[in-house]
Amino acid sequence: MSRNDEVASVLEEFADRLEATGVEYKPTAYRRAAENVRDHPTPIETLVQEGEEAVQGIDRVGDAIAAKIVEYVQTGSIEELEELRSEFPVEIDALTRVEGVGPKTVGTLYEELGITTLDELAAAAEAGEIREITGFGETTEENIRENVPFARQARERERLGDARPIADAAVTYLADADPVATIEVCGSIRRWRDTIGDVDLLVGSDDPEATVAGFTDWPEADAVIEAGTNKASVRADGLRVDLRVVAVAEFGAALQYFTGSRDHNIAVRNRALDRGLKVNEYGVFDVSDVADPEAGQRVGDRIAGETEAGVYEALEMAWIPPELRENTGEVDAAAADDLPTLIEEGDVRGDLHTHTDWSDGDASIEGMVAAAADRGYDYHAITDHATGPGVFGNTGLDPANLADQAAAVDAVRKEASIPVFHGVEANITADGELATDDDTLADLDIVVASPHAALGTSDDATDRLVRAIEHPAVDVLGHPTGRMINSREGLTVDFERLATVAAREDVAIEVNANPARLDANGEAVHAAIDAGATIVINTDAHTPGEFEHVRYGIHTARRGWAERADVLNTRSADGVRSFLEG
Ligand code: DGT
Ligand code: CA
Ligand code: CA
Ligand code: ZN
Repeated sequence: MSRNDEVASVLEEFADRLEATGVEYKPTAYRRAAENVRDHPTPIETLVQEGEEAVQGIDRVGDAIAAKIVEYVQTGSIEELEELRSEFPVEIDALTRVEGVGPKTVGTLYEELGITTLDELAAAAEAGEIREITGFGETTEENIRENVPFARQARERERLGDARPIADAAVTYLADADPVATIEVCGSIRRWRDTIGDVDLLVGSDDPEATVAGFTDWPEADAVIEAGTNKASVRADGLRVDLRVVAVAEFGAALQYFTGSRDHNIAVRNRALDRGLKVNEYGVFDVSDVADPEAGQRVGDRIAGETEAGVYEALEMAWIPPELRENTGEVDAAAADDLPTLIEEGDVRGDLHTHTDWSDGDASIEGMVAAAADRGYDYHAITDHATGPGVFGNTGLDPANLADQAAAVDAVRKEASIPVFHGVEANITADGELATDDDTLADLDIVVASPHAALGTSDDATDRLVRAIEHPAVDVLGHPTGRMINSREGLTVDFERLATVAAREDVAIEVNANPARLDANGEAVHAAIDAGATIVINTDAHTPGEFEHVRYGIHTARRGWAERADVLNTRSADGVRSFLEG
């Protein structure tokens, strides 16, 4: 969590607690301010150092809120918030995660029933106490009862970008340990879902006890949650990591089963049943001659299970890439041998949305270009922030700065080993206009247009984005919804309609590979490709190290059924140039 995210969360908590005590209007002001702090490109500490006036330069941050921000950054707490917390000792964050329970409801539940935690809320709902409160009733109580488990889960899901490195570290560790035969990640990590409940690892080994012992000794495990003869769970970096050890001969079936998703597995199992077969985590079994197929897990003739490909083959279908296993048509497509040939890691040939120290990046233009060339990229684009809503202070470039930067890019081009596109990340206003003038945009090689402000509404924002991509200078729609995983929902967008316009206007829709964003997500990519749009996978790197994030973008695009030809930056430099000029 960046410091801006942290301060924004504190302001949001303040807003919730004010609202819970019945204060009006002020909570909305705090929430708007929080949103702008979160989106602000300058680290909040820097602004605080510059003084309270610099903090007030953030949109919607007046002197009262600025004073609280300064107080928080300098002392680590806000006195008024601490008072609210002790007057009102409820876990407001957890409770308001229950669908239908807002801060006001939390206030009432505390006053009437003394509820402070999710457990107490669940117990009160079970005991029928909530329906007795004036204005609540049975339906409200039932909704609360049903939604508490979801709220617990929502709290527990981690971003893929936080979980994947832990899974990779565990796999590396186990792969080095004897006597491991085969190891794979499975579950949602293997499907590259954008959020992860827990990490699942599968090992095929003939000595499960040794594998389990090795796993529980993993130096990165902070605690052992449980350990048995063939499975164990540990906690590492706040995440639960589950290990299962299976016989080598059953590894493929177990891998298929534990990769999920649950809905995909159900569809696969139904296909098996139609063929007189039974598929489970132990194998594929022909049960056509068996009186009671449910008599045991390994009943019938075993026809597959050692490899995952064998499992699908036994069901007369093509092997399905894990990213597609969400039961959104992949089973039928595999049966008809009509699966897409997905884009792969290594297909991306250059990054078309990156920043430098001309705006809020860390590295120079030369530094970013050299790092791109070192990665083996065939071209690179510099797209620093323009001034505009959501970008404040001196971090955004105005037309004169962009002209200066054009000259600096020209100088770098003379030494660079790869072509460099010079562009900008322009800001889409609340009305769908671009905050940079047309003449300036027309001079640039590439224009990424992104929403950075007014991201809080739940109204359909498609018109706004359509208007932006109809601007003749726009080449790429950057992080279309503006979501921040686990902290901001982002805009509601009809991707099919957006993509239809994007296809017509020759605008590529970005999969922003920053693991906090993954925006557009897989579902949106799928809709966009079906509507004929071109996708572009960019890291939005602010440092050379962030080029590594590209894999999250590629796998997100795979979740959207993207083939190489669907993705702009799998093309050569000439191919990209002709798209940009078209
Ligand atoms: P997560 O951990 O919430 O991000 O999601 P998954 O998909 O990793 O789910 P997890 O860890 O509960 O279980 C791993 C896989 O095991 C899951 O994707 C499918 C399989 N699995 C678990 N329980 C069931 C079940 O009750 N039925 C079926 N068909 N498959 C299951
Ligand atoms: Ca899992
Ligand atoms: Ca699990
Ligand atoms: Zn950017």
